[in-house]
Amino acid sequence: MRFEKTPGWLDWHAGPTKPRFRVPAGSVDAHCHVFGPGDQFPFAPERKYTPCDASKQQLYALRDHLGFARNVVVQATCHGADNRAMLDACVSSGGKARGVATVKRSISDAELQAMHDAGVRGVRFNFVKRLVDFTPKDELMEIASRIATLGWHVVIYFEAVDLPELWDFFTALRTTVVVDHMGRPNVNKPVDGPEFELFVRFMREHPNVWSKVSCPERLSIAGPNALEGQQAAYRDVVPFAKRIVDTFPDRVLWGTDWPHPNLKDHMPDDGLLVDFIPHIATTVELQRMLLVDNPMRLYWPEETVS
Ligand code: 0GY
Repeated sequence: MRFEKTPGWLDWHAGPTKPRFRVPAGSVDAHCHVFGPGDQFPFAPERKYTPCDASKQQLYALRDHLGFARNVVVQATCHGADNRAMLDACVSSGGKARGVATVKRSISDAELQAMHDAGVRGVRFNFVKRLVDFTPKDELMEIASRIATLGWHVVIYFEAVDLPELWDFFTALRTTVVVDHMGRPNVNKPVDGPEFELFVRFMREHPNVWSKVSCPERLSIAGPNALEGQQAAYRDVVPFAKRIVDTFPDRVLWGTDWPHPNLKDHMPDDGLLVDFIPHIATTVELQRMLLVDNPMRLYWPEETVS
């Protein structure tokens, strides 16, 4: 089936630079997606955008180019609860990819087990209103309790302004909970202001909560251009991500977010995104925890020596 991509949609960067920062051996890109290809894995009828194709082969070529060893492929909303593209990417990775699925209440135990066997280790609950229609909280809670028996975790995606309203639901979750992109802070607001303080409190008071310190390109207002000297691209995001890495070093993950859905102003150079890492994880030890130890503990615990 042929799909017309959403007007204004930017294609992913076809020739990313080689990062100057060399990620540690065994690093995991813990947030990325595959889109279609649409003629093989059609996009969901209920989707809010139609992306360009971004195949597993292209994802794995990027992994190798950037120096990563593994991927966590996260189900994107354009595929709804049809996880076939993500599952296909996991099973054809030779054990180098694990997945996060989107499921409905109607899913059977056998289907969940088959997903587990394919490499899925979490479900994603999306609360970003421009991306999804509302799902009742009792349905999500039922799913959360079923996947807990498989040892999976819950990935949540929401915007900072919605955290107060979602707080009771999030804090009732009993599994590990992984927040996408630091709960999308407004980086125009102070890093020690009430909005980001609430997010820090969310992590401090709930040791089961982790955060991806990802997506500076989505959060930044300053954009990708570094200033004269050593300042990072997306420099206005640095204080937010660095604070989370410094405060919760054993509960942070990093991902490219390739192929970067819904970006209409600029498409990041994935090499530049990797060069952002040493600005937020400033020691070799923090970099190893962020890129290797933490994602391995969550997604490949059987290979982790405690
Ligand atoms: C991301 C961010 C976005 C999209 C999705 O599943 C999705 O469609 O997550 C976004 O538009 O902010 O993490 O990929």
